[in-house]
Formats: sequence, structure tokens, C-alpha cells
Amino acid sequence: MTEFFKGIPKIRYEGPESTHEFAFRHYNPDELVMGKRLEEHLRFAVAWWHSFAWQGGDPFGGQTFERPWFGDTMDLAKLKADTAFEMFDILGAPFFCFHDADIRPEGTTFAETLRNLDEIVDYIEEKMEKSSTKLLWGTANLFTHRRFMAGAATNPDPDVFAYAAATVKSCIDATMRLGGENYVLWGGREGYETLLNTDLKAEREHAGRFLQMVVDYRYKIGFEGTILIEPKPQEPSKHQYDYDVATVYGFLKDFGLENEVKVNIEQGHAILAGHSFEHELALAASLGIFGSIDMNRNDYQSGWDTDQFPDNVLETAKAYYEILRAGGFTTGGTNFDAKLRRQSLDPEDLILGHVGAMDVCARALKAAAALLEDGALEKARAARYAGWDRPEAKAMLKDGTLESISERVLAENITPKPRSGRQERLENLWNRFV
Ligand code: XLS
Ligand code: NI
Ligand code: NI
Repeated sequence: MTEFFKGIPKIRYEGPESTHEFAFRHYNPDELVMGKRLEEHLRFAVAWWHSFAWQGGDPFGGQTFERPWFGDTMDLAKLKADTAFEMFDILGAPFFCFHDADIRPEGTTFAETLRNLDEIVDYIEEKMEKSSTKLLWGTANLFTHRRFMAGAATNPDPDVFAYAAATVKSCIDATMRLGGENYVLWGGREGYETLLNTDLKAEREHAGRFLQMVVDYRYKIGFEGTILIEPKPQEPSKHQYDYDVATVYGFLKDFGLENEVKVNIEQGHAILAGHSFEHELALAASLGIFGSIDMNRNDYQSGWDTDQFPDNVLETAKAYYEILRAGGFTTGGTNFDAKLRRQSLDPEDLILGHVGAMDVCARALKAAAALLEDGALEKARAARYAGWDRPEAKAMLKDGTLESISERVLAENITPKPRSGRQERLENLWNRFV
């Protein structure tokens, strides 16, 4: 046992009336919702980077957190892992997620970096044998080190492409060894600062080829998890090639990967792209590429990826509604890609940030499930499109032409009658369930 979380009890469900800070009021892992345990619906994961690697810096100031594991040695990496697993246990977190750079110190050569990764993966593997927390996904950090400043797969320098490919191979290997259920690629620097020095066409093609290699490798080694791309419009790059779900779908189609790769959708990234979270989820589901979510909340004023813990039940419920409507998670889950505010210095803050977020998600999912089971929203939606069940409407889509349709409009004197969209009534419906 480390001393870090000393005195903090294991978090248990105590029900909505509890006033105890260190308790769940809404997240009862065993509660049955639509015939499935809440834990299996939500599939919560803790993000290693925000909780254990981030030091509290912002563009105007450096480290604010003091953690006994900060530093670049293997011993400190192990202390970090020990503390992480203690937190997973306190929260009863079913999953975690990591980047290579979160869990191991960087070596002076690639070979040394690889040895460090192997050693810490061995260590984590041992810890997982004694823990019930599993790996939701692993990923490679291809954006922090200066070698990646002009991109990884999209770097103008083929040596960086090679370094990135070798790194991703090592991270897929690590993810597979730890039984990861997905592998994520987020292209933070797969974009550009200025078009003046950028060959956009070449960079995009290199990124496509890179992803094809990832998919080939996954089959080669028999990795059964899902490969996920995480869309984001910008930050750190001025423009990212994986802007949003629609852009990623076009990219996947272009490189023949639309049946191989799915998306990991993040609330904050959806907002930065000018969408709502539920828009991105609904679109991905409709395209058959919905995979997993990074749950957080973005500040609506800042214009930056603020990665806050979610606190808005209605917004979160609208997101889970789309997820449930799509059939729920398979290999995916709810990863808290969320960090403390930099003034939240205490170990308790780290626990309570997650406790609150888990409760918000649990309330949201239950509300979404209740509305879905009630059926009123789906019924209203179906009624709005009911005209498309008419034979002439079906025929129009099947073998209509502009001429044949025009003839019918004239012959039948078709005069459309506007009908209410009933938005307020549907918003009131949500209010009954949240
Ligand atoms: C950053 C991303 C990152 C990914 C994993 O904005 O959200 O944290 O989830 O590389
Ligand atoms: Ni993310
Ligand atoms: Ni993010």
C-alpha cells in the first residue's frame, strides 16, 4: 500500500439520500437497467494521463500538483502504477486506459524506451492478475515529444513516420498483452500549423497508409480488440485531419478501412468541432462506426479542450440515449478523459472528481434508458416520418426520376402541408425523465 490515498474509504453505493461525500448516490454497479447491470452498460475507465501523469500546468504556469511519483525513473513509474491500481480499487473502476508515455520513462534510444515499456507492462500485468480492473484501451503518445512537433504519420520527415510506426507497434503489443479491448489512435499533431509549408495531399495519404499498416498488423498478431480513431478538429494542431466523425468516415472510406476502424468520440472534441456530443454519436451510429466514448465536458466559452468532469445530467443523458439506441457499447466504454482543475491539489479531489462523474453518468444512463423504454420519443419520431411508409413514397426512392416525380406532382396536384416539429413538446418529455 502507498500512503497517497490513506484514509479514503472504498466508494460504495449508498442511494440518493446519502449525504456522505465518499459514496455513490446513483451508480449502483449491480442495478439492472434494460436487463443489463449498470456496470456493464457504462464500462467506466480511468485515464492514466490526466489522473497520474498531468502535473497541473496551463499555458501561463507550470506544475501545481505534488505527487510522490513525479520523475523519470522506473521506480517512480512503478510507484505511479501502484497508486493507480489503488485508485481503481477505491472507485471500483472496471477499466483503465493509458498512453505509453504515461506509464514508462522515455529512454535515450528507442531500444531503451522499448525496454522500459516492456518492464512496466510486466509490472502492470502482475498487478492486473490481483485486480478486477481491466484495460479498455491503450494508445501511443505521438504528440508530446519534440520529435513529433510536425506530426507523426504526417511528418514531412520519413524517419519520424518510421519512429511513429515502431512506437505504435510496441503499443499495440502492450495493449494485446494486457488484454485491451480496443486500441486508440488520436492524431493530435496529424494536421498542420500553416498551409504555407504543408503538402496536405501527401500528409493525408501517409496517414491513410499508416492506418492500413495498423490494421494489417492487428490481423497479423491476432489482436481481437477494436481499432478506434478519436476525432478532434484542432488543438494542438491548427487543423487536424481527423476533424470530426463525418471527416473520419470520409477518410476511412478513402483508404478502404470503413469496416475495420471505428471511432472513439469525445464530448469536448465534439464541442470544439461545433457539434453537440449527441450529434457525433448519432452520426457514428448511423454510419456503423460507433465504438467508444471519452467522457468529459468542455467549457462552452474557452475554445480549448478543457477536459472537465461531466456535471450536466441532461446533456449526458442525451448522449447515452444515442448510445443505447445504437445498442450500447460492445468493446467500447466510458473513459473519463477528464482532469482536475489545477487548483484541486488533494488526493481526495482526484477520487471525488471521478465519483461525481460516475454518478452523473449513472443518472444520465438511467434517464436515457427510461425514456427509450417508454418509447414516446421514438414514437414521435416515427410518426414524423410515417409518410415514407406509403407505397408511392417508397417507389419514388426506388426507381423515381426527376421527370416521373414531376409528372406525379402535376397529375396529383401535390401540395405539401407544413406540420409542427413539436420540439418544445419533445423537450418537455426529456424533462419528465431527467
Ligand atoms: C486529447 C485526446 C487524448 C486522447 C488519447 O485531446 O483526448 O487524450 O484521448 O490520446
Ligand atoms: Ni480523448
Ligand atoms: Ni481531448
